[in-house]
Amino acid sequence: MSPQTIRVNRDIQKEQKERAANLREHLSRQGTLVINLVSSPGAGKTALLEATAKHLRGKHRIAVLVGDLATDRDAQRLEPFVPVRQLTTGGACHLEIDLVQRGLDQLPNEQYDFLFIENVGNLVCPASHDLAEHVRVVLLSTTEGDDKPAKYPKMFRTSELLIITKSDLLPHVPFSIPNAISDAKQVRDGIETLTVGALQGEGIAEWCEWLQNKRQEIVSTTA
Ligand SMILES: Nc1nc2c(ncn2[C@@H]2O[C@H](COP(=O)(O)OP(=O)(O)OP(=O)(O)O)[C@@H](O)[C@H]2O)c(=O)[nH]1
Ligand SMILES: [Mg+2]
Repeated sequence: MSPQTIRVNRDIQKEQKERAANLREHLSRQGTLVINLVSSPGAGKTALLEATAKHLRGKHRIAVLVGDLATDRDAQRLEPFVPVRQLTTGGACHLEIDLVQRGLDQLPNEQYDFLFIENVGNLVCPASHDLAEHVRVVLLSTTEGDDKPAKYPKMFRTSELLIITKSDLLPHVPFSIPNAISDAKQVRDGIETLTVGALQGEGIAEWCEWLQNKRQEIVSTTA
């Protein structure tokens, strides 16, 4: 079959950005802070969400949309703690706004304080897609190496907060927190940083406090 050129006379990226902006505005008015969690595969996104859900249980209404190429394993892990919907991309390396909207429509119709979106594990493609988040949070685990912010700059440049995960493994791996932070600040000057160990609960209270302060900002600017 000979190759064919298909002309698309619509700016699809612009439409997606507008849809994301509209959804963000709608959720702001409801007092919902939307957090897009990004990282390489296995950095500890779901483990962080499990610990977060346990910490915030009874204090805040939270929900999770979790993206993966295949399987609903992350949703199964989170189901005991929060309303959750798995978004299966069928091979795509990132989430897009349409899938997020579909997932949101399937969640119980409540006004959540926090909506977490766990993106597909990937430090490249998800950096280019607005999912209606108020904040993008990038996780970097101590087992990945402290050189990643300089090597994958767009992801760190577009994230407001860097969370260094798996702090319990620091004694066993050659990872320098100051080096990772210094690299991250080279690509985004004002990036905030936290260190957590989700399995042991280290840093989870500080992370939840950060979330609560962020939500307060949204609530007070839309009031
Ligand atoms: N030692 C240690 N292991 C952790 C920690 N957090 C997560 N892990 C382990 O790291 C592995 C990956 O964690 P996940 O939470 O599944 O990571 P993820 O980023 O959600 O992975 P994907 O969704 O596949 O991208 C699991 O075996 C976790 O138990 C931690 O704080 N310390
Ligand atoms: Mg996960």
